[in-house]
Parts: sequence; C-alpha cells; structure tokens
Amino acid sequence: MEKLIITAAICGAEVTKKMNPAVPYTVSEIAEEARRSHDMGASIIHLHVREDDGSPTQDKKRFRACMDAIRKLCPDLIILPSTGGAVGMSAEERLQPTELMPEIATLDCGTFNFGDEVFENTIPMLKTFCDRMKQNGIKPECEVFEKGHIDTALFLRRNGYIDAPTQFNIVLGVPGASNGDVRTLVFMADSLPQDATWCATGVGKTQFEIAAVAMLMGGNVRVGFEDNLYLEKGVLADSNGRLVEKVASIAKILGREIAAPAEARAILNLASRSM
Ligand code: KMH
Ligand code: ZN
Repeated sequence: MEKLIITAAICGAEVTKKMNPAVPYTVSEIAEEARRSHDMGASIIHLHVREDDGSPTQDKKRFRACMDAIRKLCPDLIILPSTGGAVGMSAEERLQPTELMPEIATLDCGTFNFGDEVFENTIPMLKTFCDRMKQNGIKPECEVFEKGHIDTALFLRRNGYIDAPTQFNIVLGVPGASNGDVRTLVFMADSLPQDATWCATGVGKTQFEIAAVAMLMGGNVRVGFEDNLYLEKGVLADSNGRLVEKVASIAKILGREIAAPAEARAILNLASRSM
C-alpha cells in the first residue's frame, strides 16, 4: 500500500479554548501546533485562522502571517487552507486565502445542515471557487460530507471545473450530515473514481475508528482539534501533536508507513511552488 498521508486540522472555526485550552488562536500558537503535528508525522496542515480573541476569520493578512510562521518552523509542510471558513461568511470572504497561492485548498462540494445552521455551497458558488483555484494553480481537495457531494464534484469534473486526478476528503460525523459509521465510509470511498486519492475524517468520537478503517482501505487520514478534542473518552488532548501521534501509532500497528511532505506532494500530484 502507498504511504499514509496524515493531515492535521489544527484549529477549525468552531472549537474554542473553553472546550479545550490547547486550541490555538494566535499566530504563534497556530505555528507551534503545526510544528507539533509535523513532528509526530503530519505532512499536511488543514488551516483555519483566528483573531487573537478566537473569532474565526478568512482575512488574507492573517492567513499570510500564519502561513509564514508555519513555514519558518517547518518549511516542508503542505499548507491546505480552508475556503469553507465559518458558516455564514460570504463567498468572497471565504476565497481570500486562494490569493496566497497555496498548493491545495478545500472545496466544500454541497450545501447542507451544519449543526443548527446551513453551510451554503451552491453550484454557482462552487463554479466560482473552482475557477478561482484553477486561475491560481491550486488543487481543490473536495470535501464531501454526503454521497451527493461526490456526485457534484464529478459533475464539476465532467464539465472541466476540476481536474483529474482528484483529491477527496470524506468527512463523516458533522451533525446534520452523514454519521461517522463504517458502512457509509465504505460506500462513499467505493463511489470515488479509480484515479482519486482520498482522505477520511471522523468528526467527534469516531475520529480514530474512521481513521483506522480508512488506513486499512488504503486511504489517508485527517485528525486534529477541528474535528475532535479528545485523546480518548474523557481525556482532552493537550496538543494536536498527541492526536497525530495516536493515529501514527495505529498506522504502525496496521503496517502503513507514514509519508513525509515531499512524498505526500508526489502522491497528491501537487504542482511545485517556489516559496
Ligand atoms: N467550518 C466549516 C463550516 C472547510 O474547511 O472547507 C467548514 C469547514 C470546511 O471547515
Ligand atoms: Zn476546515
């Protein structure tokens, strides 16, 4: 099997220091959490950023500051910014990090209930996001929370908005979308095109179950505070690094070697960038 790519989603837009004091907000906290994740085996950082008070932002300057700080500590890490931001942000607000020319960024492939709110990703919005990513040479990571989101991504691909080979992230366990169960993971992974590369994300208590099954199926994995704050039941993780360490130890037991960032770039067919 191919080497395992571990993505660390280190802060997200919804979790707070009240829930876990280790959730990073400041530029230096975000960079340190990226470093801890890298040191434990993550090759990709899925990046959201916050103001110092914790409010989520897609501000380009804040993203630039965080990306520069991460690159200073870990020059080889792949940085995968969010274009999802937080529920309720406008498309233009969300698209700001694409102006920083990352190698890869998220593309949320449909509108759905996100907890009590609606996360809006209409087809016209998706087309705009794809156009903007294409112009800037950014590979989309198609975030799919439902089977229909895979069909939408493939519709966009047939119509030239997304290129092959395509990267997917199957995200399960968001309240309002698909549950984090193995049957759904297998069904969705089986629905991907042959050329796809893919990652699985279990939100909440299924983080490690979903990761273990994805690893056995040859997929890649995402862990981190954006999706789960606990190392085990009742035990908060004191850093993202601990969550990466745990998933790396499961990988070792299951016989999956871990990809370094350069290997992850080759597996994902990322365009080379001069930083
Ligand atoms: N914060 C969620 C509403 C992404 O990064 O693209 C959206 C999200 C997905 O986290
Ligand atoms: Zn995200």
